[in-house]
Amino acid sequence: MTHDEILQGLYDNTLVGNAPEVKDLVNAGLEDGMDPEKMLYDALIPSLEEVGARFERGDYFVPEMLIAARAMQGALDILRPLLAETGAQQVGTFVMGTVKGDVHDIGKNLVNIMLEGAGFQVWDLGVNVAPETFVEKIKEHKPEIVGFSAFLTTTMPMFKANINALEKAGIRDQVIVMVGGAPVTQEYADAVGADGYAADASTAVRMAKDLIQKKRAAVPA
Ligand code: B1M
Repeated sequence: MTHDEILQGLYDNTLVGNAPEVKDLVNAGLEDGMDPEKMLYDALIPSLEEVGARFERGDYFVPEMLIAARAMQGALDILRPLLAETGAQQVGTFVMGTVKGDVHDIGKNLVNIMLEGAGFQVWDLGVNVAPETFVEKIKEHKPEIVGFSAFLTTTMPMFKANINALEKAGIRDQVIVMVGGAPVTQEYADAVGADGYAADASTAVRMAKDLIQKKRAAVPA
């Protein structure tokens, strides 16, 4: 099988949610020396984008989205250690979660993998995380950054609710707030008072390092 055939197979089989075939193709690609990021960015993510487009057109429904997501998760399980492979020293600490009302987690998990790969310690709170849970976990772990993911226009307002909860608990100044997720924009992030926004996982890592550096530079040691 050529690498192009493997990429095409990954795209096609994720689209129809054929998880066992997706796993086999990922393994075949790795055995043949393919780059894990190429499989991710050239096949798996574009396939999920097409799943979303079909859902919007009414050609796919929730079950189809779900099985495609499961196929993707299976691929990520195999790719995770390779994507996160690192010799990097710890560069910062992160508490991350998908906001209340939202159960999407593939994008959040991908950001976590990339952060860990870059040397961040990440506490992942999972999905559907309530503002009070963010507050509790920030108090417990004292991270430099808290990341809120939202994937629905209806759950994006939880960013503001979370920031309000941090303010109410008196810890807003102690933590950098980053937001992201498919429908989020820089304008929205600015409007809710977040410190940073990133459109994808690699930008999120760069942004996180940048924000931490700025904060450390601003605070005398
Ligand atoms: Co849903 N879903 N879904 N879904 N789903 C979307 C998001 C949607 C865009 C599909 C569409 O209509 N085109 C649409 C949202 C529309 C909107 O509000 N604008 C939608 C909808 C409507 C819904 C339901 C409401 C459907 C229904 O029930 N009628 C429902 C909501 C459930 C809920 O949360 N309450 C629902 C359910 C589901 C499933 C459970 C079936 C499944 C999720 C499974 C899972 O995640 N475990 C699912 C899926 C798979 C999708 C699509 C197809 C794929 C999402 C995905 O994983 N993308 C999605 C369509 C799409 O995105 N095109 C869709 C790949 C992922 C790598 O990208 O998530 O963007 P992304 O993450 C990126 C960036 O956003 C960024 O980095 C990531 C990696 O590069 N990023 C950050 C993410 N978090 C970040 C945090 C940061 C920085 C960057 O800093 C903190």
